[in-house]
Amino acid sequence: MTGSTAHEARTAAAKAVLKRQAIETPSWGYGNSGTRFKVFAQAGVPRTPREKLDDAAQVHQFTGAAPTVALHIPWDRVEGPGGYDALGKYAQERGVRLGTINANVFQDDDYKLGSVTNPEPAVRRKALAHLLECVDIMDATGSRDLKLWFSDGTNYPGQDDLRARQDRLAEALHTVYERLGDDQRLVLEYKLFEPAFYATDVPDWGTSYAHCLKLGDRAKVCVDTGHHAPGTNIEFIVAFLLREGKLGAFDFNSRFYADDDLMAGAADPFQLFRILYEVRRGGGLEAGSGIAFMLDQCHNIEAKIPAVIRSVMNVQEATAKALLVDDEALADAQRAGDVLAANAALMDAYNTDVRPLLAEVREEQGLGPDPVAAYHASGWAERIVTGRTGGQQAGWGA
Ligand code: PSV
Ligand code: MN
Repeated sequence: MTGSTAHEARTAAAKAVLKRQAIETPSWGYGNSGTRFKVFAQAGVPRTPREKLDDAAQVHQFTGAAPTVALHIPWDRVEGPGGYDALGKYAQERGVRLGTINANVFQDDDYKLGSVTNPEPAVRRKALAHLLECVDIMDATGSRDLKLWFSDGTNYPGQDDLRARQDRLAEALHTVYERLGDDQRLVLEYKLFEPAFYATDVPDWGTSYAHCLKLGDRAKVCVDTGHHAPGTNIEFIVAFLLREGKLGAFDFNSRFYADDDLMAGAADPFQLFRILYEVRRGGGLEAGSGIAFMLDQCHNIEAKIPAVIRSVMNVQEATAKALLVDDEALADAQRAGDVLAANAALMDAYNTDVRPLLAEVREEQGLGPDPVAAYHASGWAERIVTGRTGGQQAGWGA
């Protein structure tokens, strides 16, 4: 193949992948959020799970790449006639589907000393009951994945027995795993610190991996890109987990300092590219790979819907660049031990302006080339500001 024919083939293959790429958006990204210092409320923010779905549907309408919405329980708990069935139908009518169910065992007073690792058995039972309730909800919504993140940990050396806490965690995970249906999975997220400051019970990918390995095939690791120490090579973790068949999901976001929850690809687009390159190398972009590509973000000071749209576009751009790497040139350089040529093969792809390619992909799908502009032109932002008055806005205390 000549150089230009190879490039055309790569571009065509990249377009096919980009057209089927799906990025799940988080229901909580549409609500008010902030820091422990202040939550700034925004006009037009959803008050109900249905209104969050309305906003998520806008993201999908203009990107064509965000067909599912993750729910967080109890933030998105629905009662009454039809319950989750009705919520699922509501989503479908708006062109989206309900996605991953996120459990929440971090916001009750009872969880001060932990949830499933709490030294008090009654608290552990309460936390476990919530996790099992989440599986019931998955049965009702048809969701495949249960995402577990535990804020559990200790603030002071000696506060609790680190080993006993691992035993309690393993026991709870086992019970939840046994409750899952054959087509359901558990994805276990880890986080270096916060809210616990001395020892977190699932602090890193190794801990999550070890628990998932014991549980079985349907337990996988969730990599939240914001949950590592500065300088951590996240793409190595991704490559390793993919190689072991244990990468289940991403929570994409980006960070300058800690768990900033900024828009994916905003702080370090090069890192996002390196991650997506390893995803591609490990087969994670192939149809049916089973990797859930989710955003886990909060938009504190920026308008929420266009921020989610921008995040989806950032993931798409990193993916497009990863798909454009000249594999042959890279492999040749690696075989020859040509360090500079190998690095150049990656950098050439990273430095490609893929925005025209993505605009073409969108136009071929009947979408506008610029999703943010299309959203602004739609008038939705104005409609929710005038339409959503009264009631209680969703969010962290605004
Ligand atoms: C914890 O920091 C986390 O990343 C978990 O995924 C939670 O479910 C989510 O944030 C809440 O925003
Ligand atoms: Mn997360």
